[in-house]
Amino acid sequence: MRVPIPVCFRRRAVGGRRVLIAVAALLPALAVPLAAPAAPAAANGVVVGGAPTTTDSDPWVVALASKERFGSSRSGQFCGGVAVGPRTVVTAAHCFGQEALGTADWRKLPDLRVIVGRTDLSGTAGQEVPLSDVWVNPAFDAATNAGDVAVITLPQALPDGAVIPMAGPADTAPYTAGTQAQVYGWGDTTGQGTYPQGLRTATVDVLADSVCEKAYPGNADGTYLRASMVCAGVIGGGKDACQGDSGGPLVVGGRLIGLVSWGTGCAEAAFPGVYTRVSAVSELVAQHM
Ligand code: 4AZ
Repeated sequence: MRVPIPVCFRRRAVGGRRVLIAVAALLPALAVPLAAPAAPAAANGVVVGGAPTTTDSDPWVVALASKERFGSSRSGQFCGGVAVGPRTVVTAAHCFGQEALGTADWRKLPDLRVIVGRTDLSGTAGQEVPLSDVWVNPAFDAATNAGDVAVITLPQALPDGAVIPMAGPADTAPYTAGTQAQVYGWGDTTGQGTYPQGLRTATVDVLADSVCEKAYPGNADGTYLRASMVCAGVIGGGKDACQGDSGGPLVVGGRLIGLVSWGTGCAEAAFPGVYTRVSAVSELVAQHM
C-alpha cells in the first residue's frame, strides 16, 4: 500500500519553530525536518532526552492511531493518551483538530483507534480499540491553547483495566516548582523528525509559572496561562516532550498532572514544554466519563 502523504499538522510554522502536534507519517524521503528548530534539540528522548519504558510498567499510556491517515509503519500513531477510567481515555483537544485528522469529524476516519499494551509500535501486541465517542472541549482556544483536553469513550473496558488517577482541584502539591515529573510518549526524540518505535519517558521538572509566562507572553505559538497550563522542562534544555507526544501523560507520584500540549520547538533551554493542567479540567473530564 502506498504510504499516505505525511501529515504535518503544525498549525503555523512560524520561522520554522512552531511546533504543536504530531507529525506522524515517516516516509524516508520526507524524514527531513519539516520545519527544523532554530537550535537542534539534544538527541535521545521521548520525548527528547528520555529512556525506554514499556506499557507493562506504565499501562495507562496509550497511543492514538490511524494507519490510513498516518501510515502503518508505527501502527499509525499520531498522539498519546492516558487511560483514566476503564472505558475513558484523555488526550489533547488538538489531536482531534482538522489539522491533525484532516477532518473536523473523527468519525470520518473509520480506522481511528486507541492502542493499549503496545510498547513497540512496529509490533502487534496489545489491543487496537475503536472509539465509541469523543468529547472535545468546546472551550479549547486554538489561539492560546487553553483547555487542550478531549475525552474518549471506549466501547468496552480496557483489557487489564490499568488506569491512573487524575490530579483533582485540591491537588496543588504536585504542581510545586522543582517537583520531578515523568513525561511519556512515542514522539520525536530529536526535534528533527526522528520517531521511535518504542515508548519512552523522560524526567522533567515542574517549573514556576513565571518561567513559561516569560517564555510565552503571547505569540503565534500560544499564550501561557497559569490557571489552565503547567510549565515543565529542565534548566539548559535537552529533555522535553515533542511532536507526536501530544495528549500523553505528565505524571507525579502516580498521579496524572498534565497532558502534553504545546511549546516552541523541543527541548530548547529558553522554551519549556507546556501541558494542560489536569487539576483544572479533571472535574470537566469526570462529567464526560
Ligand atoms: C507536539 O507537537 C509537541 N516541546 C508537544 C510538546 C511540545 C512541542 C510539541 C513541547 O506534540
